[in-house]
Amino acid sequence: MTVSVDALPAPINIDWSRTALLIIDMQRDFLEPGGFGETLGNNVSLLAAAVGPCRAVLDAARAKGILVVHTREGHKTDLSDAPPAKLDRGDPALRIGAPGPMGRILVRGEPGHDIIPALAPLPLEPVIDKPGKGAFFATDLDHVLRNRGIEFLLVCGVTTEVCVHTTVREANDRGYRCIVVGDACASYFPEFHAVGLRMIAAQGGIFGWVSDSAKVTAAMA
Ligand code: C5J
Repeated sequence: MTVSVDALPAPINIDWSRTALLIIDMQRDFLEPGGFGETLGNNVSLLAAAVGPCRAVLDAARAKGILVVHTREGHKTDLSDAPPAKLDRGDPALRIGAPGPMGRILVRGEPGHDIIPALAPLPLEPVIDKPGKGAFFATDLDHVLRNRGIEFLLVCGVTTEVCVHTTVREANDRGYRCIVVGDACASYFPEFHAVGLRMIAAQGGIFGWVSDSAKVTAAMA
């Protein structure tokens, strides 16, 4: 059975049994002071706005039995999965792998790599560790979704124009119907967030649909 969800560029009929909630990179490294986001010169407090809406969609998805998949951007401890082009940027003391207040920056297993406590995964929820911006690059996300018969992706997380956008573009090319939950995403650059959402829904939904947490949770109720 499908339900209509109010969205741009037009409402979309969603089958919840073929839907996954994909929460992108809601990690301490991006949202808390002292992590990767701050080392790049960003005001990390700008991402806090997405936490409440993300939590609302997460609670509704769990209550409805919808598959929840979390992603984390980060690298192996030996950094062998990090291309030099990604490592060689910025002040060497603040680069990926350097020690910081939440452990080595953007390295798996360090406190900064963890998902923030408010959105912590439950034991059976898949967590996809990804070395890149897109969640399909060098991961088994496509297998995880296809094995569950997933066709629709509700997408939340950070940052809108970087890892959310890259993942939505990858998913769109693989045939998934992406509904980006706009207020459950955030950016260090509010103007990029706004334009990033517009880009998804423009041209008849060139990359997917854009809705918000109130509309999505109402449709799930
Ligand atoms: C960034 C991300 N912004 N998760 N990563 O470097 O968007």
